Amino acid sequence: MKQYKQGVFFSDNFVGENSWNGYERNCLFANVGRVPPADGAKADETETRQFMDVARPTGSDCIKDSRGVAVADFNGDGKLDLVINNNNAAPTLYLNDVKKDYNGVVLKLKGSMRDREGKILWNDAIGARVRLTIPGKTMMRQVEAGSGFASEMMLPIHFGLGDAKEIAAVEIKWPDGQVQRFDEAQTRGWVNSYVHIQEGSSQIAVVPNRPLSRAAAPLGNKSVAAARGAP
Ligand SMILES: [Ca+2]
Ligand SMILES: [Ca+2]
Repeated sequence: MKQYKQGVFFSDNFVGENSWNGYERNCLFANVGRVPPADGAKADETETRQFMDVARPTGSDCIKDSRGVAVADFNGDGKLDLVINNNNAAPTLYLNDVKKDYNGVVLKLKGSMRDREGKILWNDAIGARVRLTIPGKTMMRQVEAGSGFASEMMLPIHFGLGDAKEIAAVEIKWPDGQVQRFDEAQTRGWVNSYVHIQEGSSQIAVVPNRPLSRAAAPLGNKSVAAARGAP
């Protein structure tokens, strides 16, 4: 027990190059929604929701001994990419260069608090909760740290908007309890952009997503090669 607490089982002396089952091909599960039974029989909707392993066709069936996975937009095009860290090997970056047929928005929050002297201290707004409303739907996201094993997602918050072209409302509850709201007029131009928001400030910086074609994405091509096991 004492050795376990010291992490001896995860030391190089114990694990080294070995892996229990890490060198199996990685899986990538796509939520394909509801798949009705083939015989047309009625079934409970919750029982017919399915996931499909799309690792092979997307080129993400890496054979390395992968451990952590994080989601972030590495190239600022508004589409979320994946990075996987691999045991005793370089990480693998998968740039998402599939054709973009949906809208989205990324909110980068900067929180503030005051010290005892009243001086403003800026922070990453970890714990901030954002509610975003588009016609017919309200979504909630939270700024989180330490969100995965041996990995961490990006701090900016991504909302997929489907085919919505406007945002009806955004409400931010900052970690210090302050609430900031933006209506439809104030969120005009936010769709398919990075929106930088500072707590308590009405000055918003809106940076449109960088369009990225396949031809102009050498990193994307590299990632596919890496995914197929090329050096
Ligand atoms: Ca693996
Ligand atoms: Ca991206």
